[in-house]
Amino acid sequence: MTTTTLITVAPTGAESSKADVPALPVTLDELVTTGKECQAVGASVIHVHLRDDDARPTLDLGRLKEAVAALRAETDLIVQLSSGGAVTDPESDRLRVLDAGPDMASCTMGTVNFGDDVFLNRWSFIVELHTRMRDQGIVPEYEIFDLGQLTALRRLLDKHGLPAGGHVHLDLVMGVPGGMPATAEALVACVQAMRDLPSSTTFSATGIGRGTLPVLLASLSAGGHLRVGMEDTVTYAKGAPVESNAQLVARASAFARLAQRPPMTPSDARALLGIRA
Ligand code: KMH
Ligand code: ZN
Repeated sequence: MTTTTLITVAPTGAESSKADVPALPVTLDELVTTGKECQAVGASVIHVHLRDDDARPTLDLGRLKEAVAALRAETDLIVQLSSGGAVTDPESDRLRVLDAGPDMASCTMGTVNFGDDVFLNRWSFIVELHTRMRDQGIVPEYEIFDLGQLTALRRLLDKHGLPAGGHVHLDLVMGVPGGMPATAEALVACVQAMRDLPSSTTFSATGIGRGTLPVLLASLSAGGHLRVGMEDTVTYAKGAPVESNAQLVARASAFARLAQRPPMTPSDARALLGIRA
């Protein structure tokens, strides 16, 4: 178990609309301001989805490059681009995200029902993403929406080798309608299944919606790291909308300190994840 906690902020996502969630950061300025605020209260990684001028999800390469450059200029955060995009994004656009040259990108380990939609991740697409990331020196965060996807990750590593940087880091995304539940029991089952992965494997966990706090507490107690943000949670407490991403990061940092595993600095997070300075 590490003595500190890596905190990732996922500030925007592709699912909530600005009209429904006015505090959602959707412009580049809002994203960079959010990044700075979140770093100040304990985040070391930012998981980025972009929006267009109408606040709709976009994988436009020019905008992605601009966002990577701006976040690098204004923050020390590790920049992780989403290769998941929105459920409607084609595979070609999702692969092209890597050409924006982020430090990290997400790599989802299987197809999952996503409410009424399907988040499609064919095996050959996963292999292509993993291989391109290694060729381009981009460190993956493997996104796990269900228990069997950990077995798929083991198969991927067995057949296609370790990722760029040599370290395996994954994120348990818990509570998506169609995936595993956001419970301590499910998290423990995943931790047990991780025994088949390299022994240095690290994980963070994300609970969607009201699963945020149970998953946060379970992850800390199981030696895991944390992902929080308005991509996954727009309600702070019953009847209280989230005011800002920094509010969620500050709460995660406070819990991490109580657990005597305070937030990790971005430079320690780079060392842990095998990301070049
Ligand atoms: N928006 C979801 C369909 C990722 O960023 O890699 C996919 C997602 C996962 O958010
Ligand atoms: Zn995402």
